[in-house]
Amino acid sequence: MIVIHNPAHRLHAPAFEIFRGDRVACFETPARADRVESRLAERGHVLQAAQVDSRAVLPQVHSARYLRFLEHAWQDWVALDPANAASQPFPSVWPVRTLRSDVEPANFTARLGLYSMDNGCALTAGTWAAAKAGADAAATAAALVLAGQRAVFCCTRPPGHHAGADFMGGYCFVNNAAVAAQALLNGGAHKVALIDVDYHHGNGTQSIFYDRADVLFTSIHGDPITEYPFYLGHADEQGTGAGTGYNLNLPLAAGTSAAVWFDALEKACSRIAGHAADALVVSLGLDTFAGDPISKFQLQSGDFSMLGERLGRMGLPTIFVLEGGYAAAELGLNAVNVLEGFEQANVGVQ
Ligand code: SP5
Ligand code: ZN
Repeated sequence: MIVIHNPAHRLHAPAFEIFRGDRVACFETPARADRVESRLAERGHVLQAAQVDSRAVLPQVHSARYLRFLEHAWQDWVALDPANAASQPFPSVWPVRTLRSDVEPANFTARLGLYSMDNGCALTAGTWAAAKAGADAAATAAALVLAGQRAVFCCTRPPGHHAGADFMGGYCFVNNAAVAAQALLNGGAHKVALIDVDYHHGNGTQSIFYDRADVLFTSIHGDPITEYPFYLGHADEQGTGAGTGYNLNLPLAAGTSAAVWFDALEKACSRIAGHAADALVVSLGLDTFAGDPISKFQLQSGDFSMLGERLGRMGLPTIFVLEGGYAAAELGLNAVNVLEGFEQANVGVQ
């Protein structure tokens, strides 16, 4: 499969994240993408650099003020105190209900809170460069699919699906899957279907397209009643306005077996088939793996081949975007199983 990688991902390498108030080692590490890249190379898949600038697409999925903040956040942080160069900023105050989010505060930490859904997003000197290059990879994948490629995999990090129009969260800064979907539409696709198979609900992607009928969002994820991101991802969220009926959430209890997970996948595929999309974007989180350190589904490595095979049978031009998945040692195997399962299904389709 054609792979667009993002060598700039290594520029985003936070030293720690906050968990229950303590500093813990990051789950979302450069080793993740490195492992996937090396497995891809071992299996003979060719890695290419991004060639499309996502600058025109980014303001279509993110607000101008959020993009401005993200691009300059590190320099603003260090401008406060040169010693800040050695520490990671985290938000400590958020504009929850009754507080105003329309006025951008001058205070850096207050702005960081305004543009964050959690304190789970360690920001570093290279975060913007890495995230922007990931969006370029997504835009490049869209261009290749528009030019007739059957499928492209964006091997990138940081992930994107928790990032909304104007906020970061859950290790995500720029929503790569949303960039891919929007770039497909810009290039002539009339309808795009999105399927998010990450363990965590893709709240950012859902919210970006919630009032639109041109992008169908479907997601299979841990039930937010107990699982991150907690505040979105319930079954009754079906879209709003013109987007009513174009959002399908399939929350499953923590501990769900592969058999039950694949039943949900059938439901998502059936809804996608009804959308008559020109292309499919897959938010490919691999944290549904039984060995994932922060997630609670029971998929085994072989199940990822079945996932790829089922998506291949949709018969749609497809962009895969890497999202979560924290069992780094198995991440390469699991990712490549999806892609090769997809290619197997593809034999005879064209
Ligand atoms: C893209 C993605 O998968 N983001 C996930 C963000 C999850 N953030 C919450 C992390 C909670 C970590 N819990 C650690 C439990 C260790 N026993
Ligand atoms: Zn996840």
